[in-house]
Amino acid sequence: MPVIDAQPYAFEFPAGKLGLIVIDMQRDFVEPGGFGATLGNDVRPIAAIVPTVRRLLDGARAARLPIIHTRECHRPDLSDCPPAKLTRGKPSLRIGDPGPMGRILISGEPGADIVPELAALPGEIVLDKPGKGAFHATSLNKMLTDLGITHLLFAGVTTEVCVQTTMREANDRGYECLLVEDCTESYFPEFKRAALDMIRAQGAIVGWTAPLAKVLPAL
Ligand code: C5J
Repeated sequence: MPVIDAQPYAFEFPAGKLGLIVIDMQRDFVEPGGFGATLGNDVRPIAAIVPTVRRLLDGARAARLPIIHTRECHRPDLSDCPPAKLTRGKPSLRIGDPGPMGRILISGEPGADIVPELAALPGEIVLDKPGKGAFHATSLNKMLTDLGITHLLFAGVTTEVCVQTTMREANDRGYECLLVEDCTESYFPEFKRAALDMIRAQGAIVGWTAPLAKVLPAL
């Protein structure tokens, strides 16, 4: 069985049953003027991981892994955005407001799209999700079951919000999950560190972590 030298211990996966989920590498989180920036965040740390995520994607494509890209976004009429999400915080622009990249976090707008360097190729799945977790109100579990996937690699942003939420959802559904450490980022370095620690604590209570350099050889 292929094995990744991971923390807290080796991550084994059956060949043919491993998939990659890249979470929300959208212009709205990566570029100035998007949702992340309207919440008051410096987006530069997020933009910095794009080349590393691209290397992971290239490796997964060469190994012919099923690849799923998620996008956090809402219908133009906001019918899938609960008021609690819409009104939360005091952002300079709210979800659905017009911004420099179109309406903030709305499906079909330029800001909701994946950054061009990481765009999905034909045959890869692009999954729009209204929640932080990618299993909430989507058919992700059925897609993975239909593909025969039991083990998942995770990348994307932000580590402690959509990535960790989705990993926890996947873990509860019985998937074995590994987060690629340098292919995920947060607006808050201390939150990234804490999320990685939480995930692999107590004997991989949520899953495993490993740097890309340890993942690529196993693919
Ligand atoms: C956030 C995400 N942070 N993709 N979304 O609001 O993590």
